[in-house]
Amino acid sequence: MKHFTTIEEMESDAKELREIACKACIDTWETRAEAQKNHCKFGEDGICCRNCSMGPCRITPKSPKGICGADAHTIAGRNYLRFVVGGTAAHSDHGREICYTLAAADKDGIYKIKDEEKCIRVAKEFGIETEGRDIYDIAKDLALVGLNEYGKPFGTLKFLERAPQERQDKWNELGIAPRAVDRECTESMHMTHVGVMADPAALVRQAMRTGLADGWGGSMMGTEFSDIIFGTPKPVKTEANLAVLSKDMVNIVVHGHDPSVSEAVAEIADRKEFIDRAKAVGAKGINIVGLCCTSNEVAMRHGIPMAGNFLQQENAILTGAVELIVVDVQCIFPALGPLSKCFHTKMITTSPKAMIPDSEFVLIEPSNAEEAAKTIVGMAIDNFVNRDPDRVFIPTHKEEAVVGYSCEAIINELDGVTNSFVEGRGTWKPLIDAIKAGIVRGAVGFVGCNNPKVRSDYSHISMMKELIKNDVIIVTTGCAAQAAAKAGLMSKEARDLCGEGLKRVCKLVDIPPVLHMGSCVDISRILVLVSEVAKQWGINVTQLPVLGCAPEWMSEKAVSIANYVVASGIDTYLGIEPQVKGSSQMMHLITDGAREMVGAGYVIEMDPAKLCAAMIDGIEKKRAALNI
Ligand code: SF4
Ligand code: MSK
Repeated sequence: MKHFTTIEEMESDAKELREIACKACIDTWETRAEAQKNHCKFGEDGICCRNCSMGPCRITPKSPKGICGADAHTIAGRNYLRFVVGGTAAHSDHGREICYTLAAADKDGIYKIKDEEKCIRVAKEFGIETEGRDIYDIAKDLALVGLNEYGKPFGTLKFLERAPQERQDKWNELGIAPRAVDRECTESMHMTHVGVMADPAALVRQAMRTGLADGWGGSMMGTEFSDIIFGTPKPVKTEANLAVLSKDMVNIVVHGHDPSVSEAVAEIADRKEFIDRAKAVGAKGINIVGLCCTSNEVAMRHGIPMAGNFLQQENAILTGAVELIVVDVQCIFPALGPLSKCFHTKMITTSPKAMIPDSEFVLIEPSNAEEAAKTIVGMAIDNFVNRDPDRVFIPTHKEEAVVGYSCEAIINELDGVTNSFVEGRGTWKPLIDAIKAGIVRGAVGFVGCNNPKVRSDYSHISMMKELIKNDVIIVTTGCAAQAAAKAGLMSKEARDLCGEGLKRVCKLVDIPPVLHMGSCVDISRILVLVSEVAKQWGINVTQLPVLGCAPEWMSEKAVSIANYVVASGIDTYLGIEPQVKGSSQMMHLITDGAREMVGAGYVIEMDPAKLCAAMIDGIEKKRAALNI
C-alpha cells in the first residue's frame, strides 16, 4: 500500500520551521497561543457583555444580571447572534464582490464568462430574459439582480427556491426565511443592541435566519457567479503541502478568499512575457501556490498546488522561499506583515477592507485588475535575486490530489456508470441507490478551519480515515479539504483505506473517497447536493444519513455556516465548543432545542474519537429509521 503522509510527519516539518522562527526570535501562532492559553472564562462561556458603556458586565453567581438586567441567557444569545452576523457579513460581502466582478466581465478583459451555460441557467432562475441576448448583457443583468438580493425591500432570497419544499415550509412556519442579506445582518445588530431582544430562543431563530442568508444567499451567489466567470470546477490533479514551493522558481503565494484577485495574478504569471522575465533573473519560471480558501479556488479550477491551510500560513514564509505573498480578504494573520520583514518576502494587500501593517498595498478591483496583477507579478520576479539560499528550508512532504468536484462534476462522474440506465443520467440516483443498498452507509460534509485549541489537522485526518473505513463518503471544503489533500485522502490510492463498499463505489465511479468541493463559500454546493438528493429520493433532508462536521473550526464564518447547515436540516458535529456554555438555555437551544425547531442541531464533543463514533452512530440511526 502507498505511504500516506502521517500527521507526525507534518508535525515534524512544522517543528523544523518553528525552530527557524525561534532562532530568528520571530513569534509564531504556537508561541502566541502559549502566551494566550489562559483564555478569559467569561469570554469562553459567552457571558461577558460590552454592548453598552454601562458595562462591560460579566455574569457570576454573585452578579447574575448585567446593569440593564440582561441575564446569562440573553447575553450569551446576543453574543452568539453577533458571531453569526460577522460570518454572514464576511461570506456575503465576498459574494457581493463577485457580483461586481461579474458586472465588469468583458470578452476583451481579464474577467470573461467561462461558463455560458451556467450563466444562462442561473439567469433564467433569477427571471432574466436570455433568449437571443449577448451573454455579457445577460451577465450584467444577473449581477444587478444578484446585488439587489443584498438590499431588496420585499420578499425573500431567490435561491431559497432551490431548497426542498418541506424546508421552505418549515422556514416560513418559523419565520426564518431570510429576506435581503444586508437586512438580516442589520436587523441582527439591532436586535442585539442594548435594550432590544432579550429572549434567547428568538436570538437563536434570528441566528438561523442570518445564517440562511449566508448559505442560500451571499455564499451561493459567490459560488455560482464565480463558476460563471472563472469556470465550473472539473476534476483536476494537483499537489498539497509546503513541498509544492519550488527552490528554483519565483514563488508567489496567493492567500485569502476572493478568486477575482488570485485568478488575475495566476493568469498574468502564466504569460510568456512574465515567464521570460523570471528566467532572465535566474529562475526556472513562476510557481503560483495557494493558502487557505484562495488555494481551494485556484486548485479546483487550474490545478494550482495547495501550499497549506490556515495554521500553515506563517510556515510558508518561514521556508525563506517565498518571493511574494498576495492577499485579499479573510483568514489572513496580521502576523504575516512583520514576519515577511524578517525574510526577503514581499507582502501585498489588495483590498481596502484588509490592510495590514508592514505590507504594501496594491489595489485590485475589476477596472484595474490586469494592470495591478502585472505590477504584483513583476514585483515578485524582481525580488527573486534577494532570496538567500542559505535561509531556504522547504519540507519534503507533499501528496497528490484530485480536486474540483463541483455538483456538476460529480453528476458527470456518476453518469459514467449509468450509461445503461438512461433514466438515471444527470441525477443523483446512483449515489442514492448505493446508500439505500448500504454499500455506502452515508455521507459527511467536512468543513472548517484549524484551531490551536486542538492538535492541528489531527481531528480532520483521523476522523476522515475512520469514516471512509466505515464506508462513509466525504465531501469537503475549506481548510478541512486541504488537510485531507495533505494526507493523501484525495488521491485515488486512498481507496485502499476504505471499507469494501466504498472502495467498490470509488473504483466504479473513478473518484477518491474524499471529494474536494471548494472553498468556504462553496459549502453552498453541499446545500445544493443534499437538497437534490433529498428531492430525488423523495424524503426530507432531516431523514438522510448525511451529517455535517467541523472538528477544528475557529471563525465567525464557521458559526454562520453551522447555522445554515442545521437550519437546512443537517445535524452538525462540532469539535470546538461554541462560546455559549455559560447559559444552560443557549446550550439547549443549539442542540436539542434546534432539533425540536428545525429537525437538526449540534452535537458537541472535544474528543475526536468520540465525536467520530457519535457520527457513525448518528448515520446508523438515520438508516435504521429509514429501514435501510
Ligand atoms: Fe451590561 Fe446590559 Fe450594557 Fe450589556 S447591555 S453591557 S449587560 S448594561
Ligand atoms: S479559510 S474560515 S480558516 S476554513 Fe476559508 Fe480555512 Fe476556516 Fe478560513
